[in-house]
Order: sequence, then C-alpha cells, then structure tokens
Amino acid sequence: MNTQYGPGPHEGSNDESETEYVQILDADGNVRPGAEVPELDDEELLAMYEAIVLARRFDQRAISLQRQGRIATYAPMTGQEGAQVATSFALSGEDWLFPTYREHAAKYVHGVSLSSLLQPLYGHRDGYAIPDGVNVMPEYIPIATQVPQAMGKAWGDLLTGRTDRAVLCHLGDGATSEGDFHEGLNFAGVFDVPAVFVCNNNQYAISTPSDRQTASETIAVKATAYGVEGVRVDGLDPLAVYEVTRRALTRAKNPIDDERRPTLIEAVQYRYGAHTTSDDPSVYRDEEEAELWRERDPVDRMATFLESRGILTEERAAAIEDRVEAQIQEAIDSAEADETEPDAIFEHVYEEPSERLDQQRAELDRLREKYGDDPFSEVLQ
Ligand SMILES: Cc1ncc(C[n+]2csc(CCOP(=O)(O)OP(=O)(O)O)c2C)c(N)n1
Repeated sequence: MNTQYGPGPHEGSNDESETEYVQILDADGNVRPGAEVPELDDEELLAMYEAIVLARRFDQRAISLQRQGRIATYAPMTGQEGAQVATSFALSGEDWLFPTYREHAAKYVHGVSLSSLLQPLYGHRDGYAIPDGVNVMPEYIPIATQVPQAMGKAWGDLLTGRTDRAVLCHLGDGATSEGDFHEGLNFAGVFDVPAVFVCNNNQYAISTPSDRQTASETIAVKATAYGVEGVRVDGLDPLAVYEVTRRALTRAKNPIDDERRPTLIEAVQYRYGAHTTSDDPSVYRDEEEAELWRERDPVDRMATFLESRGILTEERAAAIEDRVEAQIQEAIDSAEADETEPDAIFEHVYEEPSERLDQQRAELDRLREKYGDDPFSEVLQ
C-alpha cells in the first residue's frame, strides 16, 4: 500500500481499538510522513474538493428547506461528504452504486442531478427513476436490504461475464446488525463477486452508539468471517478513502477468478448533525464529542492540502463557492417548478388498484370538493 497507517481515531472517540487504519492526510490536512498522494491531477483534486463543498452547502440548504416546510424529512450528511464524494470518484461510469437514504453526494458524483435528489423530497416521484446511463439504484430505506441485492447484482454480472464493472454498496454501522448484511457478505465471499461494500461508520444508528452495535473490535474485522478483504480507513480523509476504494474496485474487477476479491471498507467518520430532520441528537450525545470530530473536518483538510500545493487559491475558492451556490439554487428552482400531482401517489403501487387504494383515492376526491385543486396545502395548514 502506498498509504500510511496511523493510530485509531482521535482520543475521546468511542472507538478505542488499536487496529491500524489508512490515512494519507493528518488532522490538519498535511500529508502524513511517508504517505503517497493518489495519482490524481490538479483538476481532478479540485473537482473532488468542489464536490465536497457542494455537498456541504446542499446539506445546509436542504435542512433549511425542511425547516421552512418546503420539503419532507431529510437525512443530513455533513461530516460524511468527504467519504461519499471520494468513494464515487473512484467509480467508473459502468460501475453500479447502491446508496442508502444518506448518500446524496455519492449519488450526485455518480451522475444523479441535484434537482433529481430534491424531487422526491418535494413529493415528486420522478427523482426516484434511474436516469438513462446513470448506474445508481434508488435509495434504500429498509436498513441493509441493499447488501444482498448489491451482491446479487454483482453475482449476476459475474455469471454473465461482466467482470469489467463492479457494484459499490453503501451501508451504515447499524446495518451490520441486520441479517441481510451477513447473508450478503457471506455470499459475496463464497462467490467472489465484483463488489465493494462501504460501511460508513458514523458512530451512531440514530441514538445507538457503535459500541452498542457490535462487540467486534472494529467493523472491518467482520470481513474475515466471510472471507472477504477488510480495510479500515479514516472516513474524514477524502484522499485515503479514494485510494482505498480505488484499490478495492480494482481487486473486485480482477478478471482472474482466483484473484478477484470483494472488500468490506469501514470508513470511520461522524455524523455532525441529526440522524434526520426529525431527530434531536442532543438527547443522546454531547456536543463536545462532535467538536472532536469537527477538528478533522474533510472540507478543511482538503482545502489545506490543496492550498499547500498551490492548487487552491483565494480566487478559485471564491469561484467554487459562487458556482456551488448557483447550482444549488438552480436545482431548488427546478424542483419547485414541478407541478405536484396528488393522484400520482396511487399509481405504481399495484398493477390492479386494491380496495384500500380506491378508498384513499375517493378520500382525495372528497378533499378536492371541499378545498379545491390543492387539497394538501389546506389540510396540512
Ligand atoms: C429494517 C429496518 N429497521 C429499522 C429501520 C428504522 N431505522 C431507520 S434509520 C435507522 C438507523 C440506521 O443506522 P445506520 O445503519 O448506522 O445508518 P445511518 O442512519 O447512521 O447512516 C433505523 C433503525 C429501518 N429503516 N429499516
């Protein structure tokens, strides 16, 4: 490995394991002694940084939109954008992405537009469609169900001779307690499918801390039980996450049967904010704990790294902020311009409508008679 191994996460985190884990940047954004920077040119490094900044600003705007009552419940990703962007940067366009409800930035980098990310939050189903040529599955909300499905997709590709592409499947630390995780990983190891599983260990499954989730020393160590590779990486270090994912994807796509290996990556990170906009983290964790992780912030570390190389200048940083703001505003305007069609919620549920659906549609008609064409806004007042 051309990367440097460092001690476990900072003192004070609830992870006291001594397991080595991969880091390229130190907490301040300097390249660690002996570590090698991935082979990305200046434009690629800047593009990675811009996507991370965009993810952070998108998150802030989305939370604000939810607070204004303009969008539905939203799952924030601040603190986790570095890992999301870096994993998707390592993908080729042919690779498939299986995201959870939190991987907005990972989806965006792999080709989903910002307005498509917002559409479902505005009640428009179109955002869930898989756009032509974009290999991103709709987000998975039932925890860990994507793991056996991603394995199955990769196995199907293997059986049809498509080892030139891989499947990258995201999951949370809480997902590792579900049977689906173990079944998926077990099959992946037995059949050596072209897949990479990225566990975004953000330290909490809603209010359950990761040390109550598992008695294993780490999540990466679980890979051993299934005969897949296990790697632990600093999830707030985008360069380290990129490098680890790139290597895992190369291993997954090895055309030689005996050398192709799936990988479980544990990206150690922290959810700075709430689980969703319906959650209040202050009831189950101390703000001081979050502060310790913020000192290793992925945006700041990437900025320091790029500045030290003369790649990020003040003018470029300002241009990035302007571009990102404009892009997000355009996406919001576009998602808000879409007309809501209340009747659409009854479509695509069953091939033949059920009695209950018919009753619900009749209820909508009744509300329309009472409140006019926009019954929801009246009812929701
Ligand atoms: C099968 C299932 N059980 C319970 C839930 C309710 N639930 C929603 S999110 C969540 C926590 C998941 O935590 P984790 O896997 O660590 O991912 P994170 O939300 O932290 O990204 C739970 C239990 C669900 N969505 N699906």
